[in-house]
Order: sequence, then structure tokens, then C-alpha cells
Amino acid sequence: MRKLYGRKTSINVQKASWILAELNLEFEWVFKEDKPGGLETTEYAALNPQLRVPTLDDNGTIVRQSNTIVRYLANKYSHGNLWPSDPGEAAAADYWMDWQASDNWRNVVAVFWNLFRVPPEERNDEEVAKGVIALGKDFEFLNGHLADQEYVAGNSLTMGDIPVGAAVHRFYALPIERPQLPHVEAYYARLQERPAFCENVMVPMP
Ligand SMILES: N[C@@H](CCC(=O)N[C@@H](CS)C(=O)NCC(=O)O)C(=O)O
Repeated sequence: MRKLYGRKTSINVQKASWILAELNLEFEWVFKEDKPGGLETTEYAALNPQLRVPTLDDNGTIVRQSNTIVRYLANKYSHGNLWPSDPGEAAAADYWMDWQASDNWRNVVAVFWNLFRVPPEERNDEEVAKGVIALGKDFEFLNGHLADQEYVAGNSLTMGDIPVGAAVHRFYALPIERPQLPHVEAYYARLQERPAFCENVMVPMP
């Protein structure tokens, strides 16, 4: 049986459940409705020593790290589709996955963590302000890239869109000021035409 360990409100878990749904792969949820924490059990540590979600158990193959899960599923179940058969296109998809997990992620965390995870009296307003500016620049960069193509690696959905689409949703869900980004907005609207995106990513913020 295929199992996905994680909460529906975690952006990293959303990537995994979105691609599973996109590929029509059945799975059983473990911890679906849990709040953050509660992962510190010896059983879970054996699956994910870092005590993080998501973890995928694909019929006995244990896969950790959200973007690794996306690559694994695309490679195993979607060659020539979500996993582009052209190596250059696959590299473009990979590039945007790495952009999300490195450059963009640290700015999302700076804002999200301060606004939603730390008590108001401990909030670092300077970090939030810097993060909001950095996020605006991040998505202006994506906006320029999407000016003449519909998805991050061309004109069809690939694995690259899974992390980036989840990050775009998180960006628009944050209570912050944003620049006008017509191409990102069109991309976000395009993703919302996909039931798998709506059901797995467009869930209320924690
Ligand atoms: N780089 C990891 C990050 C995983 C991560 O930090 N997950 C968070 C949720 S977004 C987590 O497990 N937090 C502890 C918890 O939810 O209890 C990935 O992409 O999978």
C-alpha cells in the first residue's frame, strides 16, 4: 500500500499529495489532520530521521524531501510527461524546483514563520519587511520567465510546476503587499483549472 505521511496544510506535503493526485495514484494518508509536531516517535524516526513531513512510502520504497518525492514520482510514473523526455526541458524543470527549495523558500519562511508560527511579541518585523520585499522580487523574476510560456519548463505542466505552483499559492495566501504580476496571476489561474491543484494546494492556511 502507498502511504503519504504529512499534514494537508504543509506546503511541502502539498507538493507530494498534488503530484500523487495529478498522476491518479491512490494512497493512504497518515497524520493528515495533525497540527505541527507529534512526529517524535521511534516508528516515524525510522522512516524519517529528521522528523519532518512529507515522507512517501511507495509500496516499501521510502522517499523523503518533498522535491525528491516529486522527482521520484515523475520519473517512475510520468516519463515524457511530468518528467520531460528532453534533457534540456527536464533541466529547466529541475532549475525551478531548486529555485523554489533554495532562493524562494528562505524568503517564504522569513515571512510565514514570523506571521504564523512565532508568538506576536517575538515577531521580527524587520525580517518580515525584508522577506516581503525579497518575495516580491522572487515572483517578479518568475513573472518575467512566464511572459512567453505557460509553465515553468515550456507550455505544458511538468514536475517543475509542482513546487513552484505550491509556492505561488502560498505567496497569494499570505497577508502581505504584492507587486502586480500579470503573468504569475495568469499562471496561478491556469493551475486553478486543475482539480488536483485545487484539492491539494488551495487549502486554508494553518
Ligand atoms: N526540506 C524539507 C522540509 C520539510 C519540512 O520542513 N517540513 C515541515 C512542514 S512544512 C515539518 O515537517 N515540520 C514539522 C511538523 O510539521 O511537525 C522538504 O522539502 O520536505
